[in-house]
Amino acid sequence: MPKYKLTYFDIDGGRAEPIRIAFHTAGIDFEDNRISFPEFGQVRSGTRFNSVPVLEIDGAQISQSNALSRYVGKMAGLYPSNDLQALYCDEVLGALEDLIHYIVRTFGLEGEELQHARRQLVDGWLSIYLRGLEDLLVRGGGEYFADNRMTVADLKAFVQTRSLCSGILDYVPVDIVQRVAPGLVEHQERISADSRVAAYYATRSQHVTP
Ligand SMILES: N[C@@H](CCC(=O)N[C@@H](CS)C(=O)NCC(=O)O)C(=O)O
Repeated sequence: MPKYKLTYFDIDGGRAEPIRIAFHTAGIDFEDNRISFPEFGQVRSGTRFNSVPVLEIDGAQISQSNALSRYVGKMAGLYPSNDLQALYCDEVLGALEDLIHYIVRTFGLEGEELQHARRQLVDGWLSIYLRGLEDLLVRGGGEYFADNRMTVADLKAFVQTRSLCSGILDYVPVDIVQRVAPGLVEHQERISADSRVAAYYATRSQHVTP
């Protein structure tokens, strides 16, 4: 078995969280290298694209969270083997990555500028993507996005909607998902209750979910 080392922020969320849950589901040992935000300054210069997460496989560093989710997801039984279902899964992973980019654009702003940008986000891209994702959930049958079972697409969506409902983003109402795409709140509860996800969080006694 190769040696795996996953480097990401010390938060129970974000781009690495589906990868961590998939490793745990697969029963594969990995080094969960959690870095602080101050440490990131040093770590980023040692990464190919100045960003995390990165996964080292026997010392060779690989980036891109969706690619990593797919890779570990396949080992965990969390990725479809059927090509069309895999495409459905990938569409959701890509859409969520787009949404994260729109959210990240508002980071670092302050005061009225932040308020304005977040209101635009809520009325614009955030609503568009939440509605679109709910639509993709309906296409998948209403419970999961693809393959009629939990895949890494469900994990990434769950991590993102949980974060949106947590109130961590100023000027983003905590009920935004409920108002715009209530099916995604039910989905979040379904994934949170999945025995594999619950088993992972049982290993994290005091997890902080952003
Ligand atoms: N496409 C990359 C994006 C990675 C990315 O932007 N990660 C953020 C943290 S979640 C980062 O490291 N940003 C660099 C920075 O803020 O300087 C992926 O999906 O892994």
